[in-house]
Amino acid sequence: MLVEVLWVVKWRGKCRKRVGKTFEKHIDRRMKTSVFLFVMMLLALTTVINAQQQGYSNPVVAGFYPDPSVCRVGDDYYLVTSTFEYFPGVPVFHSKDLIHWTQIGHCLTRASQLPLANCAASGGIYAPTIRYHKGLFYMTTTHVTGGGNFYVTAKDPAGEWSDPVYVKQGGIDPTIFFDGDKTYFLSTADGITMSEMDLSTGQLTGLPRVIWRGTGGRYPEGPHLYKKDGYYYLLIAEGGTEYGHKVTIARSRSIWGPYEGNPANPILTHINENAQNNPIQGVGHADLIEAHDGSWWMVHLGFRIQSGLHHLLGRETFLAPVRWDVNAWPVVNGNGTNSLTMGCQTLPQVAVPLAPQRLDFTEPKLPLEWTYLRNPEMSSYQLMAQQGILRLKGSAATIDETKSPTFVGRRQQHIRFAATTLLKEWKIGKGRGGVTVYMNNTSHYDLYVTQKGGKSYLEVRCRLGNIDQIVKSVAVSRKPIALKVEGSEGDYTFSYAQDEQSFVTLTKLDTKYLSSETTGGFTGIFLALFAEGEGAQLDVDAFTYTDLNK
Ligand code: 6LW
Repeated sequence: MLVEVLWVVKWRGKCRKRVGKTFEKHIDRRMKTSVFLFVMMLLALTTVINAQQQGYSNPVVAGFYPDPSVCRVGDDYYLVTSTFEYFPGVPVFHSKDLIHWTQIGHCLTRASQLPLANCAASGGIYAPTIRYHKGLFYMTTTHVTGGGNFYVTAKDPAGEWSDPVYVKQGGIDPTIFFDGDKTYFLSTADGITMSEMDLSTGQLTGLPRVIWRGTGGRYPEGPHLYKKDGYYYLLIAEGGTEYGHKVTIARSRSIWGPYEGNPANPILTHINENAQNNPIQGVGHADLIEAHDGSWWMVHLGFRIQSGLHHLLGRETFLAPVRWDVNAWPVVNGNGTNSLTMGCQTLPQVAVPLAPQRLDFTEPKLPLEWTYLRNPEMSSYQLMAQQGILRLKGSAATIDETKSPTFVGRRQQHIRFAATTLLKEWKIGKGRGGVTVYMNNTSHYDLYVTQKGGKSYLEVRCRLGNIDQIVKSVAVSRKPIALKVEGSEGDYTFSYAQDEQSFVTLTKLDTKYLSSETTGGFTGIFLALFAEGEGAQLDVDAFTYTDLNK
């Protein structure tokens, strides 16, 4: 058919020159019929593909988006993840198919909800849980460096969310469970601990009791409770959030137990031989969801390895199909492992628009995925949408400290990527302004402009624990200047250009020194614009992020 259409188009061109109008009309009719049939065939093909809806790619939320929790309202799905020292806290994503997620807001958008002053790296907000009950969304989490366990509520998950209601139960990873008229609050304290709670006040109405300690793996944590076929199922993570991570499950006819572990535990892990070569490792911390078509799914965290056994992108969110027959234990993806490429049947897929690669700063707000470090001093960020400029003003706070420096950026979401930023103007003095590849305040590589004796220099700096070294310094005489960071499995390459095209490589730095295995902690790499130094000012014209895997 396609050949016929092309042939008719070609032939028509030729005929036009040679034949009269009557013949052209005939050709037109033939052409229209062919195009019509071709379009119908395409439509039919798309319908068949849509009906089958097979396959998807993991991770479903790439980059540092750990500890996922999911809930459903009708055929709408909402997902939250943990954020530690970053602000705003706890992004909220929406999806129609559990595969394509769009960020719609954050749960913690006010410093009064999320005070992060002097919060250490990987302190702050730990694993959240999202649930929906009687018209209200509930998000429970722990502020480990201030306030402990709390929940916030919202009618609209995009926000605004309420002020925190602090719950006097210790531990981390809280979850809320609604059972008839009763509400229960679970956390990871001494084993998995549960109390009954008065939902109108957030006050516990009984003493916390340990209901399960897991199967013997270290750090039993991340509890989530479900009711199915007359059983209470308690899903937890064990083994620590590194290579030994796993998901286990227990059940009981009574909410208070005794909980009997699944003889087939763990139901998800990559610690065994069958997943030793899997590019995803450290799978665990999960939540289960029954979809609107009755199928069951699991969202869980894991990390993608690069440069040997290192990972830099943080713990990401993955999706696995679950078979959960009546009265049976849930089985995750057939054999308790997960993959980057999935061939299984899915919900009808609803693709979402991809975020634009190039940010011109012409919108009145930065995109939702742009994030600050601790509570930002908002007067340091001036978005001049008419000029398409983001003006950053430095302060005494540096990105080496646990303060609130001028820092705003987005997550590295792909192992191979390029991030380019165009600096239009600067008055930087002895300060610094540019782009940082940032794991935490003691582990980052920076590419920035600075000034000495009235001259501008471009420097690459490596800050790794006690090591603080300027590995490259070149004088630059012209403005604007484009800075580029390119990532691959083994290196970050730093380069610059005076015209946004002819990039000159300054240096390459090894990825593994910034990895979670080297630095510790729970976060992943941010690619951020930053400015340091009182009086320093940096005008950023554009920021482009490109996935180079494609
Ligand atoms: C989180 C805990 C975990 O609270 O890591 O992987 C901790 N699981 O459940 C920090 O994300």
